[in-house]
Amino acid sequence: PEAFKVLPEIRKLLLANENRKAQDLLQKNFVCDGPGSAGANGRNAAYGSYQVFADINLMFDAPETTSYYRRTLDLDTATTTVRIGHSVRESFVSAPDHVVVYRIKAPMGKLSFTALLSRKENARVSIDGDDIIIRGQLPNGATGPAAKAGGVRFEGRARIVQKGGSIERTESTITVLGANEATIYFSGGTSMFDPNFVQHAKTSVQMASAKGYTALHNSHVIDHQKFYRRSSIHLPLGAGGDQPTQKRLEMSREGNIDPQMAALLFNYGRYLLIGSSRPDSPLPANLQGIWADDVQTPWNGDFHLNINVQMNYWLAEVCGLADCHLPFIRFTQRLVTNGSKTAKAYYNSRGWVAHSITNPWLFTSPGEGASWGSTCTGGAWLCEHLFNHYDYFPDKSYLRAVYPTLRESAAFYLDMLIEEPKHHWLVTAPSNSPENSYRHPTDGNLNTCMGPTIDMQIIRELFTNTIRSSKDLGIDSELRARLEKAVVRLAPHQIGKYGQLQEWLEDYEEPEPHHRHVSHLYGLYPGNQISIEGSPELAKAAKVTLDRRGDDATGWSLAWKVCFWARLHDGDHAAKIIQMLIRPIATSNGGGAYPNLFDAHPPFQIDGNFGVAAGIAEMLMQSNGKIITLLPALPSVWSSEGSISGLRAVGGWTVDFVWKSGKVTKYRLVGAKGKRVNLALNGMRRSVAPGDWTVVN
Ligand code: FUC
Repeated sequence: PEAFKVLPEIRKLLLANENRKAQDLLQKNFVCDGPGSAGANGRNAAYGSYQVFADINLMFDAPETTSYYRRTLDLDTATTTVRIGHSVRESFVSAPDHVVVYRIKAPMGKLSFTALLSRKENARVSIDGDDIIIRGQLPNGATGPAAKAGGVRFEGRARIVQKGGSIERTESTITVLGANEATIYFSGGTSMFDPNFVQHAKTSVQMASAKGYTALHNSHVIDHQKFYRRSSIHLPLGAGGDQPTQKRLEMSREGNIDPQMAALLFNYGRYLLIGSSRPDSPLPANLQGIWADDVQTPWNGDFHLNINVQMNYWLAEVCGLADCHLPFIRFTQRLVTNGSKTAKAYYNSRGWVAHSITNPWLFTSPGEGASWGSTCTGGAWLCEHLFNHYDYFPDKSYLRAVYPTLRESAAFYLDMLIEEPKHHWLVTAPSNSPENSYRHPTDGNLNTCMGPTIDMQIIRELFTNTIRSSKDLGIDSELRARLEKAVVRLAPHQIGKYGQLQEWLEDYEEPEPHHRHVSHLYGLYPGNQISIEGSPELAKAAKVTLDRRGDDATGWSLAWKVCFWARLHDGDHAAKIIQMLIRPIATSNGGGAYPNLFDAHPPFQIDGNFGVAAGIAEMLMQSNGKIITLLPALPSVWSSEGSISGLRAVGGWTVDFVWKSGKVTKYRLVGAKGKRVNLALNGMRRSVAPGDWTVVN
C-alpha cells in the first residue's frame, strides 16, 4: 500500500540510466499484495480461476456399432448435431430460456442410458424429485477463520423427459430404459451475480421442460439470428469446401487454397462472441471465452490487459455486434473504484489505473511479477473500447455515461507522466513494453524502462479521445486545455537504426527479435496513428518491424499480424498468415487451430479466433472517420469474386458490397439521413450519401 514511497527513487534511477537498479527496486515494490494470480494457478487463491461448471455424463447401455458418424455445428442456428448410425443427438444453449438442451432420438425404443452430473472438486450430487442436482462452493482463498465463509456458491440441475420406455432414479443418477427419445434440460447459476441462483435454475428447468424442445429451439434460433444475421460474407469456393473441418485444415497445410475457410473463420468469430458476450452478460469474454473444460483454466481464464481481452472485442463494432461489446464496456467502468485506490497506492496519483491482469473481482494492482505485471497502460487501453463504441455509433447519452471513466484515466496520466532528460518529452515511468525485454548497453537484458512506444500511443489516443469527448459534450474545458498541452509533449514515434519503428525510447537491441508481442505497432492496429496515407514513413518503419519479427508466431500474435498486414494494404501477406493460423495444431510447433477451429496459443486461447475475424473484416474494409476504404487488402486468392454485408464503419455506417476480378462492382451504404462520407474504391474516391445499391462501372 505504500509503494508510492519508492517511486521517486525508481524514477531517479531511470533518469540516471541506472535501469538495472530501477528494475530491482521495482521488482520488490511494484508487485501486488499477496499471491496475485498465484502463478496462473489461482483457483484456490483469492484471485480465483474461471472454471467448468459441471459435466453431464451419459453412459449408454448398448453403444451402436456403426460406420456412420457425423458431427456438425450449424453457426446460423447455433445448434450441434451428432448422427451415429440411426440415432440423432441435437443440442443448443438457449439464452432466452437459460437452459442447455440436449435431445437424443433413437429408433424403436432402443435408447437406454444412465445420466449423471460430475465435477472434479467442490461439489455434491443428489436427486430432487425429477431432477439431478449438483451443488457446491469454491474456496475463497483466505487462510484461518476467514476461509470458513468460502467463496462462490453454485447449483445446477438436470431434468430428463423421455418418450416411450421408462425412467429409474438412484440417489444420484437417472436411468432411461427403452425410450424412443429423451431430452435433457440443464440450468445452473452462481452466487456471484445472482442471489437467487438456486431458485432461478429450478424455475428455468421447470419452464423449459414444460415448453418442450421444439418451442425452445424456435425461440433460441430467433434470438441467435438477431445477432448472427447482421452480417454475411461470401468468398470464392476452393477445393475442400465440402470436406469436414479437420480435413480442410489438413488440406490447407498441404497448400490447398480454400478461401471459404476464411469466411468460416469470420463467421465462427462472430458466433463465438454472440455465445460468450451477450448484451446482458455480467462479465466480458475471458481468455477462453466461456469454454473452459477444467477447474484450473490456463492463466485462470482471466482477463489479460496487455492484448488479450482487447483482442476479444476487436470484431465487435466492425461486425455489427456493438451490443456484444457492452459487457466489456461495463466491466471497464467497474474497474474505476479499485483502480483509483491502486493509483493512489502505487503512484500517489489521481484517476485510476489497471495493470496487466484483472479478474471478476476487479483486480487492478500490478501482478505478482513486476517484469510482466507492472505495465501501467492496461486500463487506458480499455478506455479505447469505450470511445470506439461512440466513434462507430455517435450517441451523446452513451458518451456522457462513459466519459468519467476516460476522464479519470486521463487524469491519472496527467499526474504520473514525467519529463525525460534528453528531449524533455513526457513519458511513463516506470513501465515496460508488454512482456518483451531489451538489451541495455551496460545493464544486460531488462524489461523496466521509461516511455515504451506502446504507452505513448495509448496515452496519445486516450488524451485525444478525452479531448474530443469533452468537446462533444461541451464540458471540462480546463482539463481539455491541460490535455491539449500535454498531448503534443508525449514522446513521439521514432525510427531506429534498422529502419524499424522503435519499441523503446532508446534504440535498444532486442534479445528476442521474434517475440510474440508487437506492442509498438499498436498505433498501426488497433490504433490509427500510423497509416500508409497519413504517415508513409512510419508505415514503412512498421513494415520493417514486422519483417524483423518474422511471420511465425502463436495464436493471438498471428491474428494481430493479419490485422497489421491488412492495415499495410498487403492482402497476400495477411492471407499467408491466416494460412499459418489454421495449421492443424497436431502438426504445428507453434500456433494453429484445433479440429473445432478453436485457436491455439497453445493451449486454446480464444483471442486468436476473435482477432482473425477482425483481421478479415479489416482486409475487406477499413474506416477511420475520414474515409471508408473498400478492399484495401484483398488477397489475390479471394479476388475472383465475393461479397460482404453488414460491416460497420466509424460514424454510424453500415456497408455492403460485391466484388468481381478484384474490383468492387456495387455497394450500398446505410447511414443517417443528410450525412455524407468519403468512399475509396477501385483506386477512386467519391463523396457518397446513404442510399440503395450503387453499381460501379
Ligand atoms: C499474455 C501473453 C501470453 C498469454 C497470456 C494469457 O500475457 O503474453 O502469451 O497469451 O497473455
